[in-house]
Amino acid sequence: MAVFELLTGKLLEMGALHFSLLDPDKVTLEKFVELAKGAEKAGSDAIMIGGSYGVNENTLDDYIEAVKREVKLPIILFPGSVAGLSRKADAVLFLSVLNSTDPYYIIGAQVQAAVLIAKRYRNLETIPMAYIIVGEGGAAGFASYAKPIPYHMEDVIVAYVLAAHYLGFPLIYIEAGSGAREPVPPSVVAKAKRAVGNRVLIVGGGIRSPEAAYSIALAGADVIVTGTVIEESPAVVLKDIVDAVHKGGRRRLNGMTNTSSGPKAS
Ligand code: 1GP
Repeated sequence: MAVFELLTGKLLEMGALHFSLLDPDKVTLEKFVELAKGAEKAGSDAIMIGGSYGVNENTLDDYIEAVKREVKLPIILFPGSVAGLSRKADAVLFLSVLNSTDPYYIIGAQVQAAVLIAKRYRNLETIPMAYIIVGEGGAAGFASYAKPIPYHMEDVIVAYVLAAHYLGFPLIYIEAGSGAREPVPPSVVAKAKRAVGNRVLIVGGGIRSPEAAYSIALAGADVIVTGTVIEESPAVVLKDIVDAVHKGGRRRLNGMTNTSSGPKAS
């Protein structure tokens, strides 16, 4: 089954999903496989692979092949550039950085990637995604010449989300940047969710605790992405975060939006 179909089906059932982001440029192949296994064990719903710098096709092929021998989760590419493609993955987030100041990151790289995919990676599922960079923006914001939208400009963030919705992107990712000091505030997520229609709202950047993950899921994020915490913390923390995302999703499915009953600090 196609990855998009699989994940949207799971989302209907669970209310919110957790994706684990792994950057092949940051760890050895052995460590990468260990982290992917840990993510699966913790109950994460998919593995995203990518990074803003240093990712290349050969490394991706080797790392993904090794992970696929041990892990059943869907492997989704999250490319920071045209070099972030691999035929070994199940799908690629075919993303456009909507608030880049450079047209290359809005449509230029996508045109280059499209030709490569059509000619060389025909089995790679492409999932269109609007990428909106907010807050600090991190390396992703820097590398893609984005003009990150400050958190207090909630209406501007929502306007971008609305535009992404009307443009027809099935996935809309609000990105605070890897390692952001503060994740996207739940108030922003709640407003974005109201604007997003039936699209899938993804939120990531700076989410390090079950409490933050829970309140962002409860506020309306359909998918929560964590990366840094996986590289830096023991697996037990990841399990708590994944559980918190699923708990927030279940609560939302049940129509409960009281953030005060979130998980206790671990
Ligand atoms: C970055 O949103 C992701 O693209 C994950 O961010 O590394 O801060 O979890 P963190």
